[in-house]
Amino acid sequence: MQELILLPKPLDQLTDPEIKRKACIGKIMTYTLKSLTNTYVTKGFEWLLPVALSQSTDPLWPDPGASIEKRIEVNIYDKLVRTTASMIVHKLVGCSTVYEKLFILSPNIRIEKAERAKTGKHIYEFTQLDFEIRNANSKDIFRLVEDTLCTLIKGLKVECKAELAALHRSDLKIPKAPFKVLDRTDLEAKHGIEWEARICREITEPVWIVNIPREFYDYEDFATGRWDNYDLFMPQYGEVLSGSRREFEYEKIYEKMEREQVRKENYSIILKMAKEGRLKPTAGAGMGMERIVGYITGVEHIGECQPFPRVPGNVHEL
Ligand code: ASN
Repeated sequence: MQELILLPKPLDQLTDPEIKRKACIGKIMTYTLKSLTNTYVTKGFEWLLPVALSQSTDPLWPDPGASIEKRIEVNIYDKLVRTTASMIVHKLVGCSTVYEKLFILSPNIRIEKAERAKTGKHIYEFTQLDFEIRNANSKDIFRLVEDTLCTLIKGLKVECKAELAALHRSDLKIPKAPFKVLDRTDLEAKHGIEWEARICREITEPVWIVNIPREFYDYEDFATGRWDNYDLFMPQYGEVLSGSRREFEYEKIYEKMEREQVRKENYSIILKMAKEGRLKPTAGAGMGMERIVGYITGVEHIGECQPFPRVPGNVHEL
């Protein structure tokens, strides 16, 4: 079935009914951005502007879900910079220094393998609502995300009633918080490596999946091997957010970088601040805006939630 997925079209190729549908998705995206940013601002977060080019960006490695075909690097002013893969490094530095609670709507450029076009869940440029809190733990993040999500869906059902009806999504459910927490090791033991697909089909409420081995900045308990990190999965859909409590101790970060062969010279700001005790314990997460709106609208491909779709393998004029 997945092979038959219809890929999103550029704006100039849409038929009249497709234009109406795109306009409904646009209204829902606007309301989603308004509701989420309003929640964070109301809760006292600082809203940071994003950057597109930095020497240091997310390694996206090791991550079992990563499928990056190409990393974009370019020289400016005799320095090598990379396009933003995520603003995790900026979040850690920003949250440890000036901004105790911060969020950023940032471009994430991840040139995914072209075959990922047919998953319907991958695009090569997306917008992430990334946030970070100093001295927070996983539970704090769970409660915050549950609150933002319930507020969003409650509001959408009133403010975007007509658009949800036009998209046949009037049955969109307001989730019940707190969400269940499932451990990835239990899911693997029960369902094997196909656990992601199985869990999406089985759940009827959003769930937290915890303890997933991935990048050096996610907290790992060296004594037990457990990771204090999480993904949020939506029913019949999949992952819309991921995050963690963060590493902040120099020795651990150094050891993980060695183990994973991450280039330390690309993260010297993290290593330096950690060594000087200036990297603070923080926790946070990032939500993919096209993914959450894809869930809400029920589109076949999340590129439909973008005015200018970024489907892997498909480059249009705009
Ligand atoms: N936003 C994620 C986080 O906060 C990082 C990522 O996008 N890879 O952990």
